[in-house]
Amino acid sequence: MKNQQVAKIFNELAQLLELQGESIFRIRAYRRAAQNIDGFSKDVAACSEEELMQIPGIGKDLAGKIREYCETGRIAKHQELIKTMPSGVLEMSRIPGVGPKTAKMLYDKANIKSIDELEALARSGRLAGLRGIQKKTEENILKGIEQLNRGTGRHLISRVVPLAEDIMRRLKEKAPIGRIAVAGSIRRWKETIGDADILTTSADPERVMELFVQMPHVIRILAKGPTKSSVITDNGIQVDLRVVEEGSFGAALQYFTGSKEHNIRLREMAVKAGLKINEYGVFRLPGDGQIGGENEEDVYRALHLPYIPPELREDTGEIDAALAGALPQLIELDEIKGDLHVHTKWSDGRHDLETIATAARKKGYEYIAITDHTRGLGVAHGLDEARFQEQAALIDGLNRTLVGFRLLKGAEVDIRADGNLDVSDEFLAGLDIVIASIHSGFKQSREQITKRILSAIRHPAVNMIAHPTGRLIGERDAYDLDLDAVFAEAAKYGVAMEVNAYPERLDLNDGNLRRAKEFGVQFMVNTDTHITSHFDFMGYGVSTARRGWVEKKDVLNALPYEKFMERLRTCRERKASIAEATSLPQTAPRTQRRKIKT
Ligand code: DGT
Ligand code: CA
Ligand code: CA
Ligand code: ZN
Repeated sequence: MKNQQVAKIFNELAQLLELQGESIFRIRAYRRAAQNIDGFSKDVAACSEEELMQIPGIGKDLAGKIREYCETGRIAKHQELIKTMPSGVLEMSRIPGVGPKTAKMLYDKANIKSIDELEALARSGRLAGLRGIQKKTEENILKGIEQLNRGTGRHLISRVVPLAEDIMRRLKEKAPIGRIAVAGSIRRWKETIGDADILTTSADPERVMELFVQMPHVIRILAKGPTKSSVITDNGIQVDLRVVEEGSFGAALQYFTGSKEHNIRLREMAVKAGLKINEYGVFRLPGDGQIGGENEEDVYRALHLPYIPPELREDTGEIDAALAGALPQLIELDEIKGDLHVHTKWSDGRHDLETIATAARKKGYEYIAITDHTRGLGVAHGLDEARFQEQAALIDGLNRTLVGFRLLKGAEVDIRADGNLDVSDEFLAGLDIVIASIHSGFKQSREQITKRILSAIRHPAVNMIAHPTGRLIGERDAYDLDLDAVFAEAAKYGVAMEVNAYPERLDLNDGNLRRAKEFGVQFMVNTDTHITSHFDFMGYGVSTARRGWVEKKDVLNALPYEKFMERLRTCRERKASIAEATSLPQTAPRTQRRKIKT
């Protein structure tokens, strides 16, 4: 996809125009176009000019520029502007609190052409006083540079993984690379990432370093050495790259994958066993003879441990489990057989049923559930029962033509503030699968919200609670909820809890999942797809599940179609039998349904 590169150039154009003091409208037009191109699901290089003009904010002029870039690899206007301004000035304008006006002033009046020059002057205290620059400005500039050098805090993993992959792909294309892998929190699949760590082996480390710091995403080089460099990319993410020896790659990968706490425990064990383990290898003391380090397994083997998957390496019991031979058999991405939370253009999704079905089949799934919103969710164009019936007829039609693949009729029902669902029980009973979730009233008390979810769990037709805690990473905390009460009830009724794979959600999270497992809760890992590319989020959901020690046997959508459908029916039958048992007099005979397997 060329989208990201085009967006980057448009953003740069906006900045350059800003430096030139151009009209705010033209600047905004480029920014808006950049944003929409970046978020556009189709590759702009594969679009005609007419198609490009369908993207909001793209007129004939910008469509022409996109075509120009796709055909020639450059945009003349951009080249022309870049010539008038040293690239360092553009860099300076990205220092938080500096901005284009100050950057231009620093260049025009003091001939400062790069962040390094600026930093050196400011540190020596010689910037203040220069052509009317205040002491205060000097201090702010230094603060801004420090902030830029730190990166901009933690980032959603979905923003970092594609960047790391892109960097690795570029390196492999242009340098003699042996082995290469991500390490650190990316490899452990934490939901947010501080900085990206990449490890590689190479016959030409210097060339690797040179290529790395010159990549187009790089806006700032923090350090460049013969085997280690750090940069900041244009989305504010720090990336560390290290080149290590072939014979040390495994040991380095283990060391830099962390977590720090996990590694400290391993090193303590090593010392007790008369070994030394560091990023260079495994050594026997005394004498320091190397006995391993080429592969990561060497480290664990030396300690008589089975291999511990990176997602578990947080020193939260994984080492004891490994010692006891009790590590979980973690769920794998390719074991997922279906996705039970998918939206279409019938509510707030982008595509029709056929497009969604085709994309899901390409993922190799046996089944997916169409779960558009119910009418209560006006903002998401929720459907009423008549519209659901219309959709059901189309699904039936499609299912007749599909071989080895099934579309389930479902709905994502809104749990109202009073705990009732916003569609009738009779209607819901007719659906293959019902998922329920909260979309409003987040500020209610712990008791109220817990009660709402408990009543949804007990509802005769509900099979799953979607994004059970409602958190949006970095935006909105989970609502106040008695999760233990929810897990106990879900386990009792056989209602699944979702692992929502949408990167802003990852809900339930790793800690919640481990707790839920203790209650015997079953899970479904779903993407909450609104655009076909969202199907790719499944990996984030599965990795979150793995961080929560979730195994294949805990995941309902790891079941093949027939078995999965059986479990949905079992859930409803169990609810019916519990309801019946509680409504009958104590002496009543047990019903047939009691025999149902759990
Ligand atoms: P992040 O970047 O904050 O998301 O988290 P990590 O885990 O990627 O942390 P980072 O980038 O500082 O370091 C990468 C790995 O290197 C870390 O997981 C373990 C290892 N490491 C770093 N510093 C130390 C240390 O002082 N002691 C030990 N044992 N390991 C360390
Ligand atoms: Ca890191
Ligand atoms: Ca790092
Ligand atoms: Zn949804």
